[in-house]
Amino acid sequence: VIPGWFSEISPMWPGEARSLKIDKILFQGKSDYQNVIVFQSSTYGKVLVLDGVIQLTERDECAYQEMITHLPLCSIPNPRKVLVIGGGDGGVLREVARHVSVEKIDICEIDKMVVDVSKEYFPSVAVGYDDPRVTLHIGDGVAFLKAVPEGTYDAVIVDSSDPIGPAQELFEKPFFESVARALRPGGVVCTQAESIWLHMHIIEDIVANCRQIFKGSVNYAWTTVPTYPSGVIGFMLCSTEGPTVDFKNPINSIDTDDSHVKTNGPLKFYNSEIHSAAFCLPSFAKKVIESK
Ligand code: AAT
Repeated sequence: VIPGWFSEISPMWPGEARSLKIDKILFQGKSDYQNVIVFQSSTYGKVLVLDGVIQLTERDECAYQEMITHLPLCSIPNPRKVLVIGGGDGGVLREVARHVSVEKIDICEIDKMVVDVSKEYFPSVAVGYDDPRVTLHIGDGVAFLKAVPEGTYDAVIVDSSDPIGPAQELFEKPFFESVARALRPGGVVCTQAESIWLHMHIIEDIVANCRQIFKGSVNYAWTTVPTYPSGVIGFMLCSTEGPTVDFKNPINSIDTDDSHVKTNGPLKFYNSEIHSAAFCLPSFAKKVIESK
């Protein structure tokens, strides 16, 4: 460990650790679930770290939050009810709120400290909470979903941390079963699904489970996020039986009504070309994912 630098060390990516130079530590706390740190980095703006793992930086959060949100929401016509699991920083809420068809946004985040810290240190991310359509539930996403009446949501977005710690169950089969139950026919889910460079074994399991559970489409997409391990992160996109969803060809453009830009700022990363491109996989990943 180099003094004055943050290094992201974890058994989930043994033998490597991304480092960022620390200008100043702004917050350090311990919640009921995890250690929470916010620091000012010298090149990526402020950084949010949970249990030693980077959750977001001001400079590249757009890539992750825009993709995990618009990949599912731009793939269906007129999403109305949306559930976010995790994502306590509010960035996914900010992105969901750009969709004028949306009437209700529920969010279930386990850790209130993440919400409070984000509101204090990341106002351009936590701006998502200002939207009147948002209802915040503090609790475990697994328990929350079990209690959701069947067929409630058009879309569920699982913005979860890695499967070591409170998010472990969010990567397991029973959780995906309750997501499928909570969706209407032809509804969509998008989950944080790790890196093709580091976690093909985790991805294989998720894909195998999802192919059993989701009778509509099942696809893997990915994007670049420089401060996430290996610099890339993927998403599992699935739809339930019902109206067909063609994830690779978005039908619901958000560019047509740009009233959201005034409150939530311009889109920095997402566009419809990058949407389709996100489903093109390197051969080694394609082989594994398509064989499941
Ligand atoms: N949008 C920033 C990126 C994240 S945040 C993940 C969030 O999931 C955290 O706020 C964490 O507290 C919350 N969380 C974890 N487990 C649960 C649970 N069981 N129920 C509800 N919320 C939960 C993801 C960063 C990905 C990092 C990649 N290395």
